[in-house]
Order: sequence, then structure tokens, then C-alpha cells
Amino acid sequence: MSTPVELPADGTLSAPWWSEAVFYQVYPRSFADANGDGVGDLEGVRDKLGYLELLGVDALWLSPVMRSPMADHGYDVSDPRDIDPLFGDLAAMDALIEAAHARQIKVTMDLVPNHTSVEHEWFRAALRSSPDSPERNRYIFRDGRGESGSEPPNNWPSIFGGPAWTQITEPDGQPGQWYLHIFAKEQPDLNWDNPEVADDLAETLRFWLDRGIDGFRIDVAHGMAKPDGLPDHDWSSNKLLQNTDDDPRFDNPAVHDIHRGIRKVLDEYPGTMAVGEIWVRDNKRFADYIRPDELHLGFNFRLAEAEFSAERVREAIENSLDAVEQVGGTPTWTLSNHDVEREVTRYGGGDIGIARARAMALVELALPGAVFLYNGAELGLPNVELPQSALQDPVWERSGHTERGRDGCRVPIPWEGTEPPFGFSTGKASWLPMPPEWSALTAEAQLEDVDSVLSLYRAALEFRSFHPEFSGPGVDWYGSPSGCFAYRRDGGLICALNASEAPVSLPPGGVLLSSSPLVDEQLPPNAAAWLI
Ligand code: ISL
Repeated sequence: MSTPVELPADGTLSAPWWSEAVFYQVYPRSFADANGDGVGDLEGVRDKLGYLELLGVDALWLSPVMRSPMADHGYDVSDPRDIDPLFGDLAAMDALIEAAHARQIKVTMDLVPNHTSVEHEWFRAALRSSPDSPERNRYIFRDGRGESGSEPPNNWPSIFGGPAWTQITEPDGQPGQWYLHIFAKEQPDLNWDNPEVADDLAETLRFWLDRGIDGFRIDVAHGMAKPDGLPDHDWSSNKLLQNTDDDPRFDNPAVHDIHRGIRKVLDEYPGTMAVGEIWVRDNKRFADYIRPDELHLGFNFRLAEAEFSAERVREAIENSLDAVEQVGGTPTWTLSNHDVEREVTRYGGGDIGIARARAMALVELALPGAVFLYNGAELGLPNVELPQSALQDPVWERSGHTERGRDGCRVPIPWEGTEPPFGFSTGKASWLPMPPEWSALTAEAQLEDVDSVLSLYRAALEFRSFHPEFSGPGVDWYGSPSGCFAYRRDGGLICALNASEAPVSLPPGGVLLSSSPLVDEQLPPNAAAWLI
């Protein structure tokens, strides 16, 4: 892997900020609620910048805050160039950007180019217009199959369950054409063969870049382009919320021109960046998205998918490094986000889940490249088993109540105090209920406890940004006992993981940090350590 370089004004070579940044994903609904309506907002985020500075993150990624009827909690955008009143207004966004920059924290935001909301003015115009109109041509409308057109145009399912097509009623009151929605029916897919769509995205990019945004996370970056003729597919092994590499809904070759277009605009704003959400497993095909003229970073989900085993985690790391090496790109690491089960729960829950999540935080933060933390990971929050009556993810309804969806990882952040909503809201309630036992996990309680998950993260982030041992793109593996691994960075940092059931000796070196206390100078099971 080669580290990308950029030439600053003084002529010295340095790596761009994003290439080793720690990004912190704020899920705005769940982060901090300043106006007391039970839903987080932009002012809430601004209030917590001191905490984020203390934690030591370099940049924020805000999940969507644009205008939206919230059918998919903001991933259904009705106006990409405005802030939804639930979260504030443009002035609140400007104030957040300014305040974050004053603390040297960059601000990046989600961009949702694959689809809009059904409430977007384009979609409303499409419904009012005739089948062959330019208004319809901004989306993917087709006539239905069967004699009366009453069958969907092809057999594609939606990622969230049910068919990927919905039939509309034409302006004359007759059953009419069908539109494609890979996600919920409230999220019609845009027609990326229509140049108007790309022009509009460029306008949106410039709109936010002109306001000082430092970059974008591109939602479903492997989506957008669709195959000619929208062919039927054999879906017998299809699973909800998942796609495979042969899935015709994703990773079609024309997508790369779309990313080149995005990159062109970003290049007009030096120092800005884009990271794609890319669910593509083949390394070569994944790497294509981060070629020098496409996206700067691509989310790699292998680490988030790997079970807690030295073999699986090492495989995930080697695979990810191999992928980016093909194009001289930068690795991107993440253990969780707003779509997946939180790592504490994934690794077994309870004390063992926390121990393993602490260990994996050190494994992740020692790697070369960019790291994305999901809000609450630094507090060791588990997934929450919510009562059915509380579930809000569209997946719950669309799956006919067979798939609970993603609300369990979206429960608001406990900030302080002993009772829900734990300072999350200035009001009495939170949009999802918070477990009473989270009183032990509040940021306030953890800040004072040197052994807390939060203290571990703070120490790790500080070492990572100030120790030269974390430099260089290379990762060399040591021979290790079974169930363990150790790797060394070019700069000299060693990271050792013990996922076996017995304590193990550490490689030679001074211990900088360990996720659990050493026992007789040995690394206990479910722990990791940094040495120099
Ligand atoms: O296909 C998948 C994984 O193999 C899906 O998980 C899919 O790519 C993913 O759900 C896309 O997620 C993003 O777009 C969705 C939104 O609901 C998610 O929250 C967002 O992260 C639709 O905009």
C-alpha cells in the first residue's frame, strides 16, 4: 500500500488528513436532544463538541440531517439542500461546522444519491406527469408485466423485504406504471442514466462544500447504476438487508463514472473527501471504487463481520489490506454503524462482550488508515432488545414482522444521571426507550473511571495521534500461539490479541496500553495490548 500525499502551500509533503483520521459517526436522532422533543438535533451535537474533543476524534460523520419525512430516519431525502426542522435549520448546521472547526474537528455528512423520498418535488412531479414525460425519466418507472400490467416489471425484492416495485395510480385515476425502490417504497431509486440527476448531485455537493463541509459519506455507493433491461434474477439464496456480488441491483459498471463525477467536484475543494459505503466482497471490484479518480475511502465491513477469533480477524485485516493495495488506496476500518448489531453484543454480550469489544478497539485503532467509530462504541453500549411496540425501522413492517430491524443499535446515548433519558434529552422521553441499567454506562460515570471503556478509547486515541510508532502503511505478522496474533507497524508499534482461552506471553517490548490488566505479565484471554 502506498500512502497518498498532497502538497500543502508550504511545499512540504504530508499525508491528507483523512488518511489516518479517526471519524466519529453521529446518528443525529440518537446523539443529543437540545430542544426536548425526544429526538437528537444539531444543537445537541454542538453542545457535545467538548466531549468529542476530549475523546480525541478528528472528524464527524453525520448521518442524514437533510429534509426528510423520516420513513427511513433521514435516508429518504425530500430536499437534499436543506436541514430537516426536526434537527434544526441551515443556521444550526453553519454554527455546528464553525464550532467544530474551532476545535479542529472536521465535519462530514451523509449523501444519499441512490434514491430520494417520495416527498421530493421531483417524485411528486413524476406522479402528476404522463408515462413518457421527462419528470418520470428522473426515476425508474416501467410498465407492469401481465396482460393488464398488474405484475411488477421484474422479480427484484427490496433490501428491506417485499417487492422492489410499487404500482402508482395515474393522474386519470387508473392503475398505472411501477417505480423501482431497492429500499422502502418511500425511497424511489433515481435514474442515473439521466444527466439531470448527476447535475443535481453536483449542485448538492457544492451547496454543502460552500458552507464548509469537509466531506461526504456516500450512502449505498455500490448502488445507483442499474443493469440494462433490469433482468430477473434467481433470488433463492437472498437474505434481507444483504447482497451478494452477483446481485443485479448493485455494483454495475456504470457506477464508476458517477464516482468520477463526484470526485471531480470534490477536487475543486482541496482537502475535502468522500467515503463510500461499498458492500462488495470481491477485492478487485471493491478496489475499483477507490481508484485515484474515484472515492478517497471505501468502507470495509470485513472487520465488522468477523467473529471474535484471531484467525477470522486476521483474515479480515489481510483481506482489507490486500483490497486497497491493488490501487494504492487507504484502508478504512469500522467495527459497527447504525445498520449492524453493536460489537459488545456481537462478541457475546455481558462482561465477555465488553472485554472483547475493548480488545477489538485496540486491534482496530492500531491499524494503518482511517477508522470510523459509531457513537456509543466508546461507551461500550450493547444492542438493546426493544419491545416490539417500540420498533420503528421500516424493516420491521416490510418483513411482515419477521425481522426486527436496526433500532437496537440506535438507542440514544446515555450522557449523565441515574434515570432515562440520562441527559440525552432536555425533555422527559427519548424516541427509543433507554434501559435503566445504562446508568452505569453514562459518559459522566465513565469519564471519572480510569478503567472504563471511555477511558480506554481516550488513551488509545491519544497514543494513536501522538506516537510516531503508529506510522507507515505496513503490517507485519509475528508467529503466535493458536488463537492469538500479533502484528507490527512500520513505526514499531506492536498490537497483540489473545482470543484463546489461556493467558499468553507478550512479544518483547514495553506495554503502552492493554484492554484488560495483565496477569503475571501475561495477556489474559479476550484482551489486546499495544507495545513499543
Ligand atoms: O445490502 C446490504 C448489505 O449487504 C444492505 O445492508 C444495504 O447496503 C444497506 O442497508 C444500505 O444502507 C444504507 O442505505 C439505506 C439505509 O437504510 C441505511 O441506514 C444506510 O446505511 C437506505 O438508504
